[in-house]
Amino acid sequence: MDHIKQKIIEIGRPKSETVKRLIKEYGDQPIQEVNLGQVLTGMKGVVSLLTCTSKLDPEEGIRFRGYTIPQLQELLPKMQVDGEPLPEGLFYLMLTGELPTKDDVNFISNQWAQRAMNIPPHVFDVINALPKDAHPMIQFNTAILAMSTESQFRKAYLAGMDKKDYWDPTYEGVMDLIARLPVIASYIYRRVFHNEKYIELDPALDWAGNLAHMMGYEEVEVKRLMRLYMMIHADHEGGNVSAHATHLVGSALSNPYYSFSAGMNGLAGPLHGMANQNVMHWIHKMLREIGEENPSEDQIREYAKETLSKGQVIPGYGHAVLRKTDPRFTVQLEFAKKYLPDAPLIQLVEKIYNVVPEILLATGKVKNPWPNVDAISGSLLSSYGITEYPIYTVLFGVSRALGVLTQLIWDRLYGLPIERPKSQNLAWYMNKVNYQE
Ligand code: HAX
Repeated sequence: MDHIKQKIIEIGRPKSETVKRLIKEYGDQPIQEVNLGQVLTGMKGVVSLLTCTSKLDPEEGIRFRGYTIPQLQELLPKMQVDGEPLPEGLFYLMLTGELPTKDDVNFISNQWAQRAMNIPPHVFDVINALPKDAHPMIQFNTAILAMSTESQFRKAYLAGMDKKDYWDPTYEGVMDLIARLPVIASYIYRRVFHNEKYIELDPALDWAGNLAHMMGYEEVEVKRLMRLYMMIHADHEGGNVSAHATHLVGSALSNPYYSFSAGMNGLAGPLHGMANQNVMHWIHKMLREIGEENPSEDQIREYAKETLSKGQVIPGYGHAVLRKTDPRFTVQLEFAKKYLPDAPLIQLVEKIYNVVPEILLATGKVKNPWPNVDAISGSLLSSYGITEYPIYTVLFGVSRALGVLTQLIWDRLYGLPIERPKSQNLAWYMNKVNYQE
């Protein structure tokens, strides 16, 4: 058994005992009052999930195992001193709660490179059976499901396995799945946008660097950006749609492939991960309609107001939890200012940032008028030549695997049961609050 699995057992077993005791001895204690508004607006703020990988503060933004993004940029191992942290290190941190050594990160990099080599051929046949113009998220998710033929969890479950060991084949499946996603994502990218001219994995490269390489981008800065992108999109607590969907489906002991696929179906929604490409769609439509490459703030203001007047959302703005500018937006803006100070798209993103919040505030209903991670990520990728924006949600999905699948391993370590909240009909709620016609 490798040292990471050994560590997981050491820290996971006592935690599972704690969860059992909490349920048995403290299970009847109330922890929070829930009001009707919370239930009818998407369970906002209802504490009902157990997640250790990251925590989202409305004002401050995300912390991964207690560390902010700038702290992790300092503390996690990197390829170059002035580079971005390797996402392998973030995975280790989320999994174990401890900062990794360079050796830990190298170990994971090597594991993922090896596990990425032997994707069964039927997975590519399945992708190839889809029309090329099928959205990349359809191709990505189909491939994820096709890979579930490899699930160790199902085999081990059927062979008869002690519940307390469920985490082990889950871990193996998670490691295989994460390892293979960059190959799948870049295969889809090259299939759809680069005439099926595929590029082989380079086992000497790190996980995110390999993704850039297999997509066809060898520049040091693109690899650096990909490492940053893979880190900041990895996790956002347990209640966001992709994390919660992965957890919910996983609670039925569905294997990691089924569970992650559920999460990816959620990520493909325009209010969640698909927002990153919708931002680009919105920007390009604006430039076409205004007829200028460099519109003024007044022109952007008018276009944003028009979007709202048609009953549409402004993508890249707002958040279900955050109440300030998303630090994932800020860190990308800083990256852009450092490496791409003159990029027109980044300048445009800044102009949009100058005008959109006040317009959203003026509606009187938007709870968070500030930009989220998606407001800039596409402009950054586009500025490096990755302009084919339908692939952006797939890239988000590759990164999101790190967090939601670590959460799945922890669900198994904690021994969490099947999830089954209670639902009621409208009359029940009306009755409960003495609703008067
Ligand atoms: N543009 C226009 N209207 C917006 C808005 C925006 N960017 N953000 C919120 N609103 C509206 C809501 O649609 C809602 O309107 P109604 O009352 O008429 O239904 C009202 O303001 C209150 O919504 P809220 O409480 O502020 O926001 P929610 O928690 O319901 O929704 C969303 C959060 C992120 C879905 C929302 O802000 C939104 O639609 N933003 C645009 C899409 C987007 O960028 N999504 C990505 C979010 C980050 C993420 O998950 N990335 O993957």
